[in-house]
Amino acid sequence: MKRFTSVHDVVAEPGLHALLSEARAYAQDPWRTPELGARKTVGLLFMNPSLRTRMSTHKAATMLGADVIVLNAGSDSWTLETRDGVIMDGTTTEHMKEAAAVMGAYCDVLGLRTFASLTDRDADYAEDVLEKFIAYAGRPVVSLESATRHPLQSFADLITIEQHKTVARPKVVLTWAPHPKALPQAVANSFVEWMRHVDVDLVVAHPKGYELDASFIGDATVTHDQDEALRGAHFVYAKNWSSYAEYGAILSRDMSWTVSAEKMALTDNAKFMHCLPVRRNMIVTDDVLDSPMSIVIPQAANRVVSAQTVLARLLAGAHT
Ligand code: SN0
Repeated sequence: MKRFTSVHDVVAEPGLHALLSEARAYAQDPWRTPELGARKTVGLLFMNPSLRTRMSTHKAATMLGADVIVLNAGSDSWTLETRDGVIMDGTTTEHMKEAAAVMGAYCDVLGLRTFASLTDRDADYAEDVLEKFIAYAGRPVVSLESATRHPLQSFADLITIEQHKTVARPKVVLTWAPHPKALPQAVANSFVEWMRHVDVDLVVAHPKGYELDASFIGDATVTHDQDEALRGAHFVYAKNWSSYAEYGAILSRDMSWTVSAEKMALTDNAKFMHCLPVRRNMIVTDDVLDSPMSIVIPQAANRVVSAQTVLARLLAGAHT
């Protein structure tokens, strides 16, 4: 594996089932391959805040025996320019071209976290920043969330669903929920994209105007009726995203979409999932999040399993 930026990077080779069985092995024994990353360095560049991705990826690399260097662009490194051909007379101090190439010279595998601009839809959906980083770095790259996807999260979500499912083909509902800020579509896009590759009954619920990009949603079932979606659900995955059509806009703050205990009562004993960080009593009420219905902590714990499985593959494919 030379890159991990979406489910498309794994479906052909090594295949989702192979990756899942490797994840099972790492979940059981995270120390099973302590030498795999020996004498190798994993460099993680964060252009946006992170808690889980930063800690879980660092821990995963450490358990594979690799060294880790974490860099926060703009605070402990230079502010990065990503546009081509600009006169750099403003606030950005170093171009991504040099920064990525230098990191590639120091590291065997690189990770990049970057959010959508939510202003330039074409650039965001072309994954402009991530693709430039990959091109300039010349090393295997793992996406630590990009403009349109969060594949390490989605893989952890899949692992979590596999661990907690009580029926062979669970009903999995992704529901939009209100949020005070405009957020990317990345987590929702990516979750749908991964779920479409496995055997689940996927339903996506959101208010009108929050349609995801057609290339992500594919033939998944979509409804504007949250209650109908929740009926019989085994997993309820809540997430806010801003509009794709009116790119980056907040079209609704409708608190009737907040996942509450009454909403969860419509389900078939469903487990509640969220990628975190979560805005309490906006996305989900305290009585759900603080109850045994919530599996957000085991879900976050699986970020280590997800990262370790992916890094093992990338490190094995990296040449020193
Ligand atoms: C990010 C997102 O893509 O929605 C990261 C999720 C892993 N979430 C946020 O930026 C939430 C920030 C907030 O203000 O609640």
